[in-house]
Amino acid sequence: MYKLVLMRHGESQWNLENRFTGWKDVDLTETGRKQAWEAGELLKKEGYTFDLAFTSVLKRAIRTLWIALDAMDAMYTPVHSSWRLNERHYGALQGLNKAETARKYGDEQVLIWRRAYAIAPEPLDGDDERHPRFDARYSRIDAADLPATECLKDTVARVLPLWNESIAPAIKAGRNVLISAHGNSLRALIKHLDQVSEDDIVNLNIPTGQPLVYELDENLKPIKHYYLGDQEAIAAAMAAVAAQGKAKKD
Ligand code: DG2
Repeated sequence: MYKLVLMRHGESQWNLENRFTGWKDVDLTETGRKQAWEAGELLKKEGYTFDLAFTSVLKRAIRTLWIALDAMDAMYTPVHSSWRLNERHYGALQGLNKAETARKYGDEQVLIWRRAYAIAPEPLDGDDERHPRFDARYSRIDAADLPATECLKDTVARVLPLWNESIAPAIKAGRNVLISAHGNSLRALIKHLDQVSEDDIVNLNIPTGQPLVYELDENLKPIKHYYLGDQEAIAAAMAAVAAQGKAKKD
């Protein structure tokens, strides 16, 4: 049996401001740094060690990984950063406040934009300065692969090559792997691992800064999964993520 640990980054500045973030490279808040440290302490206390870590090329996930590895006294851990683990690209929604957008377009429309499997928000214009083709970190990526918007289906399609070519072989070779990524890039991976249906994936919300353990069989089929830490607080944090796209809090 293999164990894989997934972790969404700690709270970012735009999580705090409740803004659609996507590929915008925002940093962690103080709370986010604390969550990352506590996640590392928890992993250490529970006896986890890692041979290899994967993360995105966005600083909220990278810094979360650094802080957690620091708390584990394991900063020597090799890290593979890939754009394929970036957050789902939120297109023209990037920067908008989620609750204000729901007040303008309705909760249902925002739920579609946030969680519909195959419907992407409006794309960024090709000449929009926020388009990834203007960002040096993506200069070696084939221009045709760089998104101007994505639905979760698109995110699954770009996460899977990294899973199939790098992460899964490392796990099968016996490496203990930690992945520090994002709400939707992790939902994409979980959809694949657990074979979640397009309807059910709508209801999956991932809290910030909480280690999620997957136990996998020899074919990397999940046996079970569970969050480490305070289960009540985690359930409340998942519900809070779901509520971020509502005009009013329940
Ligand atoms: C959030 C997820 O991404 O938002 O892009 O706004 O995980 O990088 O903070 P993250 C964003 P929702 O899809 O949950 O609205």
